[in-house]
Amino acid sequence: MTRPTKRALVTGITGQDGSYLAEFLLDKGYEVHGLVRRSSTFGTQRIEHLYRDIHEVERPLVLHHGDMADGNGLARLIREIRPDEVYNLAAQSHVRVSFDQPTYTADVTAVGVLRLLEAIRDLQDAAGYQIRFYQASSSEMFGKVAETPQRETTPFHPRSPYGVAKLYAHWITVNYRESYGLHVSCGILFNHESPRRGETFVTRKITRAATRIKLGLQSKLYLGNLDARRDWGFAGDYVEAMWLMLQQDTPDDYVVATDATFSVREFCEQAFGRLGLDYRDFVAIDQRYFRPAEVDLLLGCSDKARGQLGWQPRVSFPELVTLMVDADLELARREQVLRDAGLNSILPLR
Ligand code: NAP
Ligand code: G4F
Repeated sequence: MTRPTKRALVTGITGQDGSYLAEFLLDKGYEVHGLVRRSSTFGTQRIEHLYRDIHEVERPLVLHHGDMADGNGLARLIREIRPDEVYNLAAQSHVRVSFDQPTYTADVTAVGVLRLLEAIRDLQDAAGYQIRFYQASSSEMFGKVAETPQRETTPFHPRSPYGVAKLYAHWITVNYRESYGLHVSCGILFNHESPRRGETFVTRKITRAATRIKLGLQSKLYLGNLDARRDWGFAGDYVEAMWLMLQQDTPDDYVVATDATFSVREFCEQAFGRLGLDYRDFVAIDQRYFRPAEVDLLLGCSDKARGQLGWQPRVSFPELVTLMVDADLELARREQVLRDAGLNSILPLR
């Protein structure tokens, strides 16, 4: 009997990409299952609008407790849900933090993927049940880049425990495709941002600070290396590429990028400029934000994704900065209203 709708399991559904992907899949008519790790506070802010919708328009979104460190739990979920597609977005995804927590990063970001792949392989062996799997690989794997622009054939040279963990995850996924015939694909995604980006990644740190400075809620912004260059796209565009990869008959790996690069300094210029401010009046350097080893330049070549998947980014760099600044200005305005009403205590702790 065929199922009425496709069923997807998204790990990392509470993160930036997970929230956009869940929206995208629900719009396509999928039944979406999300893996959520237990926390003492709610961590579902990015998907609350989708969750609320369930009761209003009966959109099928189901959340399950689980953790990439818990292989038994992951295997049980895969058996119970029997998804058609698994999108593995869960990771300790912060490069700077991975220098402080290398073992944890390896466990979750690297070995966690092996746990999922084993669960999928077991189900395929036991029940002949084919699951398509997407692995969130990263341009951070190119690290000290061997060539520019970076493409699928560029050799890897990771520069952080995170990059090394992602490289293990990438190769174990390729290995399970070659060894066991699993339908598994890796998207080598370059940096992608949005108003839902975590506040400790540099773009969001800049847009949050610039808008708070504009409204007098903050006076300075402390950053590290302003000369690093990144190929920054919009997260909402990139989740479509993930989905397209799993719709192909043959699994494969693809670079997803805008094919343009800008420095952190240029991001500052544009973000503060949007608010009529000069970043040089507010940005100061703090050595704590430099990394033991840096990735100086990332610039992708996404010809393969554009040619074979028919994918292309829609949001340009200036548009991305504008949409992030405008969203954060709205957030800062709300913060200002609460502060003026003496309601600081209900603001999130910073
Ligand atoms: P993110 O916002 O940091 O989200 C990470 C997600 O992983 C969150 O839902 C987080 O849950 C979850 N997670 C962390 N540790 C977990 C664990 N032990 N068990 C289960 N879930 C866990 O990252 P993102 O920007 O959306 O990126 C999505 C994926 O793409 C990540 O794998 C990242 O490494 C990769 N990637 C991102 C980019 C980029 O530029 N954004 C580029 C290339 C690759 P909590 O909400 O509970 O923390
Ligand atoms: O925003 P970032 O922390 O992103 P990074 O390190 O490029 O990693 C992100 O992109 C990867 C894809 O290549 C993902 F796989 C990964 O999960 C993550 O999403 O830093 C960008 C650049 C770095 O060169 C950093 O040194 O900005 C520089 N930077 C300068 N000052 C800063 C700061 N980064 C942060 N987070 N905070 C600063 O104050």
